[in-house]
Amino acid sequence: MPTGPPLKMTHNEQQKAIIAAFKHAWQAYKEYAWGKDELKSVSHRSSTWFNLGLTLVDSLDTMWLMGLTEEFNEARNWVAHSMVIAQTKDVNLFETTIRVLGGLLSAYHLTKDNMFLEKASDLGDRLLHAFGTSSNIPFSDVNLYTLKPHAPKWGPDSSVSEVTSIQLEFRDLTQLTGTKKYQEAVDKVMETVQAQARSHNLVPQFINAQTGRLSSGTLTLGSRADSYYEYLLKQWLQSGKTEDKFRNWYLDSVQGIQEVLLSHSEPNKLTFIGEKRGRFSPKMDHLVCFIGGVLALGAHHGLPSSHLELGKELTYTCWQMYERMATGLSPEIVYFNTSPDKTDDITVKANDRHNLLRPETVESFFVLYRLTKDQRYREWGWKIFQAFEKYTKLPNGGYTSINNVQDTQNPGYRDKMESFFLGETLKYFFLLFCDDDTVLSLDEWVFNTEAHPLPIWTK
Ligand code: DMJ
Repeated sequence: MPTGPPLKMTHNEQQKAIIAAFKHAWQAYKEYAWGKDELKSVSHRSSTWFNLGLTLVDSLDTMWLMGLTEEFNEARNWVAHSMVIAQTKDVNLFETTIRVLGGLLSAYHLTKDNMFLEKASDLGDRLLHAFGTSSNIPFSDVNLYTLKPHAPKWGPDSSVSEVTSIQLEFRDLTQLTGTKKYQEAVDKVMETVQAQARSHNLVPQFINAQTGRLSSGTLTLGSRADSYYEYLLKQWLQSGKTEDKFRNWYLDSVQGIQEVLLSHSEPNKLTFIGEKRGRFSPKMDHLVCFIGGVLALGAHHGLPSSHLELGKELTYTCWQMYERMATGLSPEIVYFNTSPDKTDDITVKANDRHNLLRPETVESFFVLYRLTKDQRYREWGWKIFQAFEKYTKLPNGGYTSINNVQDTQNPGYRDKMESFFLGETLKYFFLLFCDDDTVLSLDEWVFNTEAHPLPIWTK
């Protein structure tokens, strides 16, 4: 695949519609929130989280992929001339790594524009100060100017997914710069977590950055644990399938998921992944829907074909989480019914009815479509895209997360357009309808957990 200026290719009707959606989102961001982290799409204001132009940096490679030259160049110039990294601002290590560092690294790989690598190295150097603990486990937050790290405001623990889903990016930075410190820091995290591996290699949600100890907590593939499992497989892939410890840890985890967390609903026997803290709970976050694509990707790279079948079953369940809602959009969390006397497989609690424009299901559709060419993934994807258009698109620009996927009359606008809607959701829609498998080939690239492609190492 050529690198350099934004990609030029012929677009089909669906891709044209997805590019139009991106432009609709981008135009509003540009008008009301330029250089800010996120657009408040209803009130036409902006919100600040890390003050790093989150949406702009998250969108760079999407614009490159869609061939949006003018928009890409404008954003590139903002990064080159207006982005301030050394500022007195506490940032979350994980979110900044996956969205900003990942976004800069992908932009560099796709364009070979050195400016992106310089920014990425500066940011990586500063983020590295979060690792200033004796335990090898980083604090969740670090100040980009004073370089002081600290635990989150709500307690002493870091999230397990957060400390174990920054590895692809820091390892890539070492590969690019030849400087070992980045990879060494994140490799030590993996060793520290694995040294405490419990049966089945399932991890709880929290780890103490002072002691380095995994705490008790819920076993889940949802919030605060999800991308731990994703990065086990993807670190093996990134290494060109040479660092087999990652494959082995991943295989143990998949077995653990099957033995401890997998179940089937009634009456339609939907396969789902629940949670366990003492007792099993049939609760599944939408976040879990990344796993179908990951399982399929592993099978494509030589892991058991049963993983592909499981990935398909779970992705069908995720589709049902959309199809069974009045708006055609999934809620944030569902509960599956496991007793034979009820009629509905899926229940949604009042507090869980929101949709944040998340990407995970479309991400799995993309991977499964690439690998199987089963047209159903495109049909389902197109229906979901249309539901986003109908219920989250704002006539005056931008998209918004909504409060209630079960209410077509009043879905309740939340006034927030997440950066991952442009960075991930629209990118995966676009790739789902891409007819050319050499574009970001799954044999040459590995996507970080924010959909930023990084190359698979060849040496
Ligand atoms: C994104 O920031 C990433 O995909 C992360 O892994 C999970 N949360 C959001 C999207 O849902």
